[in-house]
Amino acid sequence: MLEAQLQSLAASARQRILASATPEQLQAVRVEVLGRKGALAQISKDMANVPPQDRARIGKLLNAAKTELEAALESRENEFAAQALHARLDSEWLDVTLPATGPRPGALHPITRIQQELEELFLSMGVAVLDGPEVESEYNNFDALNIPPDHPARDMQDTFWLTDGCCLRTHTSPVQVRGMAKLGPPLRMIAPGRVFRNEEVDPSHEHTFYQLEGMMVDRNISIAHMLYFMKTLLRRIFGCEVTVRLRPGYFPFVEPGFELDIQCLICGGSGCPVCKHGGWVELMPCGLVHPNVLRMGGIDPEQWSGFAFGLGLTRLVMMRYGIDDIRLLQSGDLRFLRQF
Ligand code: FA5
Repeated sequence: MLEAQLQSLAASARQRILASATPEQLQAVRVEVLGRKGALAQISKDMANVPPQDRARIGKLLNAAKTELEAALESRENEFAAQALHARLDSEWLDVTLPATGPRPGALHPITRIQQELEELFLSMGVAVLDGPEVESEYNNFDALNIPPDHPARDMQDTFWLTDGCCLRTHTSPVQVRGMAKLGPPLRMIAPGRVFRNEEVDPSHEHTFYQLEGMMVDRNISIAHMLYFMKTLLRRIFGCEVTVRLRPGYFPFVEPGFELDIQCLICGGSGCPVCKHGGWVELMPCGLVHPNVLRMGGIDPEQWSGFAFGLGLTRLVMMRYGIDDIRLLQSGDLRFLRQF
């Protein structure tokens, strides 16, 4: 009775093993037949009721069936594993004879490129290129530039103050202060660098942007020198004459002070979000260095005079390449950057 049951179970299990179409179906057969609570385990239990003279024989049959079914399961499992491997190899093949794509070279950021171009121009004119820290003392960023603590001009630039009384420099003008101390008169210097302002961003304003400061101090420096210098600079950058206008501007560290605007090259002057629909973009404020600034820099204003300017380098890059939103420049978007 138990023997017949065993034979029929083995036959049906054999068939199910061969017929299983997925590893999951096969696993189900394994559990049902060979599992701890499976059919063979049940037969093992029922052996207790087999007459003693038949027990050894049926026990042998039971073990043989177990071994045989184990082997059948394993062989079917191996078939599934081989099928899976082939499928993977088919889908993941690699044609090693294809030409390699090669390394993709990086490129300098457009701001860096223009900055380097300008540094070369100025170096060729005998001008020193200076660097200053992005974290500045309040004295260098404001006081030494004729902006004492209660001066309303401090509100012209929204400042990121640090806990130790220092600030993130709001402009590159503090490098003028460092330049006067380092070089003394006569001096010709530029200082490109990153500056920070705690202000709302829009298509032409960033909280972090680049300026390029310039300062010349010598005997009898006049506005004519300043204009010549700035025209040379713009011609070199744009490779052609561009339309600019000069209007009075107030900065405590220059007297007289001017705003130099460039006709918007994004819209040709007809008005767009970059020029706030006015047709002009503020690019390069400038002026003759205030006697107080020279004096605080250890230079006698009776003997020496100078001019200074603060070029908006990021805006200049926008004008040069026709970029209509300043935020693209620091977006890190490779689709934008790869165009340069
Ligand atoms: C200054 O920062 C003065 N230190 C410049 C100066 C130097 C004047 C020497 C006289 C003598 P202003 O805040 O206007 O000035 O900024 C200078 C230029 O930086 C602007 O003309 C503009 O081109 C650029 N700029 C100002 N704010 C931003 C901003 N948020 N985002 C991008 N560019 C800006």
